[in-house]
Amino acid sequence: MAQYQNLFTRVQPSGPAYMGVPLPQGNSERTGREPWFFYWLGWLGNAQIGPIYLGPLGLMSLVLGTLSINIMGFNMLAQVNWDPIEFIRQLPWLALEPPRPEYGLRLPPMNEGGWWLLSGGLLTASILLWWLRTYTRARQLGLGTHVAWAFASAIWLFLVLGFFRPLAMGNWGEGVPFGIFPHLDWTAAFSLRYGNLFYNPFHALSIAFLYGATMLFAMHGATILAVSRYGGDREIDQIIDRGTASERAVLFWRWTMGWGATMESIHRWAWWFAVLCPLCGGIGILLSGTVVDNWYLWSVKHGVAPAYPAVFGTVIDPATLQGAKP
Ligand code: 07D
Ligand code: 07D
Repeated sequence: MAQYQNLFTRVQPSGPAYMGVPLPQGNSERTGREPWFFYWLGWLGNAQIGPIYLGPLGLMSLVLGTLSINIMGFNMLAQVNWDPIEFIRQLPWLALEPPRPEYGLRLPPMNEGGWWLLSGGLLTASILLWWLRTYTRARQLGLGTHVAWAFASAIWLFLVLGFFRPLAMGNWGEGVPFGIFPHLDWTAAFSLRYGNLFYNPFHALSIAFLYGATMLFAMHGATILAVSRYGGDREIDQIIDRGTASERAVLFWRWTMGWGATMESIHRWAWWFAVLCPLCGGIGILLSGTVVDNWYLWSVKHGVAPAYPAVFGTVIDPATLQGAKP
C-alpha cells in the first residue's frame, strides 16, 4: 500500500517538490530555496519543508513577539544579577509582574510594572497580527476561516485575562504575571480570592468542553486510525460511497453507542467543543470581581450549593471582614 504515509508504515513516498497553488495578485513571494524533504519529519507528518510565506503580517508579528519575549527574558535576567546560569536554574520561578494596584490604569515606572505593560502590549499586538495572518492566508488559499475563528476564541480568553478584566476592575495589577510558576500561582490565588472557581458555572462549562474536546478528539482520531486500512483518512471522498471506511466507522458507533456522527458533523462537534472551552472560560473570568465577588456564596444564594450547617454560625463573606482590602 505504497500510497499511504503514516506514523506506522516504513514507506515514505514523496512526489516531486510542490510549490503549492498559485496565489492571487497582491500576495508576497514565498521565500526560501526550492522545497526540500526532511525524512524524520516525514515520520510525524508531511515531509516537505518550504517555501515559507512570510508576508508583512507574519513578519511584524514575529518581530513584535520576539521583542515581547525578550523584554520578559531580560527583566528576569536582571533579577538574577545577569547571571546566565542562575537564569536557567531559576527560570521556572522568575516573573515579570504587573504593576501594584495603587497605579490603577495609570502608566507606572518601567521597573514597577511598566515593562509588564509594554511586553503585554507587544505580545497582544503580535497575537492579533498572527490572527490576521491566519485569516488572510486562509482566504488567499480559498479556504473557510474556521481556524481563525477558533483561534479568536482563545484570544478572547487571553484578552479577558490581561486586558478586558483589568480594564473593568480599573487596575492593571489584576493582570496575569509572565512566568511559568508565577502564572500558576496567580491562577490559584484568583480562585481563592473569588471564593473557589469550582462554583463558577462558566468554569464548569469550560471544563466540560475541555474534557469533551479531548474525548471527541480521542474518539475521532481512534476511529479514523481504525479504518485507515480502508482509506478512512480520505474522509470526505468516502461519505457518499457504501461499504467504505466511513460507513464501517459510523456503524461501529451505532453498535457501541446507539448513534454516530457523520464525517462532516464530527468535525463540527470537535470545533464547537474546542471553541466553547475558552469562550465560556472568558465569560467566567470577566464576571469574577466585576459582577460576582464570591462564587461559593453566589452558589449558596442561588441554591446551587448547600449553606454550611447552622452549627457553624452564619457564613460571612470574607471580603467584608475587617482588614480585607476592597
Ligand atoms: C500544547 C500548543 C503549544 C504551546 C506551548 C506553550 C510559551 C510561554 C514564556 C517562559 C497547550 C508555549 C509557552 C510561549 C513561555 C515564558 C516567559 C498548547 C499547546 C507549548 N499559559 N497554565 C502552561 C500559557 C494561562 C495554567 C504551559 C500562555 C492562564 C495551568 C505553558 C498563556 C491560566 C498550567 C503555558 C497562558 C493558566 C498551565 C503549557 C497565555 C488559566 C499547567 C501550556 C498567553 C487558563 C501548564 C507550568 C500548554 C504548566 C501550563 C503557557 C495562560 C493556567 C508554559 C502562553 C492565566 C494550570 N501554560 N494559563 O501546553 O505546565 O498548552 O505550567 O494566556 O499546568 Mg498557562
Ligand atoms: C490560556 C487562551 C490564551 C492563549 C493564547 C495562546 C502564545 C505562545 C507559542 C506556538 C487555555 C497564545 C500563545 C503566546 C505561542 C508557540 C510555541 C487557553 C488560553 C491566545 N480547572 N481555572 C480554566 C480546570 C481550578 C482557574 C480553563 C480543571 C481550581 C482560573 C479550563 C480543574 C483553580 C482560570 C480549566 C481546574 C482554578 C481557570 C482554561 C481541576 C486553581 C482561567 C481553558 C480538575 C486552584 C480559565 C473560567 C483554556 C478560565 C481556567 C480547567 C481547577 C483556577 C477549562 C480541569 C479550582 C483562574 N480552568 N482552576 O482553554 O477560563 O485555557 O476559567 O481541578 O482563567 Mg481551572
